[in-house]
Amino acid sequence: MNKIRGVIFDLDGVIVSTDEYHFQAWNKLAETEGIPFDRGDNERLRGVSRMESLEIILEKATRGYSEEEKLVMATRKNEIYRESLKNLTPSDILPGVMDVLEGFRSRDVKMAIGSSSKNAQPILAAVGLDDAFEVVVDGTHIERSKPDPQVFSMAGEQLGLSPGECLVVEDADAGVDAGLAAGMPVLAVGAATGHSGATIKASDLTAITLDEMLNPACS
Ligand code: B16
Ligand code: MG
Repeated sequence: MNKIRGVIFDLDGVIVSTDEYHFQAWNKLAETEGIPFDRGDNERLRGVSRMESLEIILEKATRGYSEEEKLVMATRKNEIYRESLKNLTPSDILPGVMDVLEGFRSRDVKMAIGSSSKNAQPILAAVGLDDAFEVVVDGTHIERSKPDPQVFSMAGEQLGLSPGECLVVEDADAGVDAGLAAGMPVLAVGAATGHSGATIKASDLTAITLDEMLNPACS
């Protein structure tokens, strides 16, 4: 009997490679403002809301910014990001994802998205996965962003499962913290594999079996 009856996937960096588009958009904005920003800084933005990401970038700014200026900057970044999303196709789905979704579907494992992004619905539509998940909880539904557990707790409740029956799949340290805080085991992939608290780890979804995911305590 599998321990896990539902899997809650993060979106950006787990299902689809939009993390690179986020980086490019923040990089453009930072350049315009003359604020130092590199891929190392970008790692801290994974899974974090848009406004919180901006605050992290502004740590390296040489002047203060008013709340109004911050709103303008966040809006500008989102415009740049939304422009790049126009190029999104099913080829942006990350390796192993389609096989994992198909495998869970055939085993009647429930599936949800738990994302901080307010752009999750258009992204899912652009890559042809708008019908792939029973539940989608995203940045438009939550008040508190990862590492707060709200997004995963809501997704688990909407799936009708207890926290211990859900597995979270995350690429961000903040997301791993959020899943653990929700009382759920967490599979860390990609950039999050350095997180010492993750329940299980895999470089990506080609590097782990369905059985390992469904029985995370045994692997
Ligand atoms: P948006 P996830 C997160 O998505 C991204 O990892 C993070 O970089 C971004 O700032 C956040 O969504 C908000 O995105 O600006 O589109 O609302 O990883 O939680 O799926
Ligand atoms: Mg992510």
